[in-house]
Amino acid sequence: MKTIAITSFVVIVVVGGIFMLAGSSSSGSSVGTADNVRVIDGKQIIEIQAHGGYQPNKSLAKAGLPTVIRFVTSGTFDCSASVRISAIHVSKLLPSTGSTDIDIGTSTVTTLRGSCGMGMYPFQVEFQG
Ligand SMILES: [Cu+2]
Repeated sequence: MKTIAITSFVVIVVVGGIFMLAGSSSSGSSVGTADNVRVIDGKQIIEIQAHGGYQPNKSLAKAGLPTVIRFVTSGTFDCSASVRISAIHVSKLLPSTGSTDIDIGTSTVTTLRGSCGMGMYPFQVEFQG
C-alpha cells in the first residue's frame, strides 16, 4: 500500500513537471510575431534580441513610418552579434552587451529580411499598411 502511494506521488510530480515545462516553453519562446514594436513621437522602434539568433525572428511593423531597429545584446558572443540586412546595405557588428539602433528610414519594402553575418540566423520585419 505504501509503494502505491509513493508511486502515485512520483507520477503526479513527473506529470506536473511535464505540464509546467510545456507551459513555460510555449509562453517563453517568442516564435512568430511578438509585442516588440512601439511608436514614440512618430518614430517606430522595433526591438530585437540578438543572442543565439534573433527574438522575435518575425516582427510586425507599420508601413510608412520612419523606423529604427534596436538590437539588444546580452552576453552575445555568437555570430548573431553580426547583423546583416543586405537590401539596405546594413552590415553591423553589435557589442556583446548593449543596445544598438539601426536607422532604416521609412521602409520601401513590405518584408525586410536580415540575418547574422553568416546567414544562418534569419529574421524579418513585415511592414503593413
Ligand atoms: Cu551566423
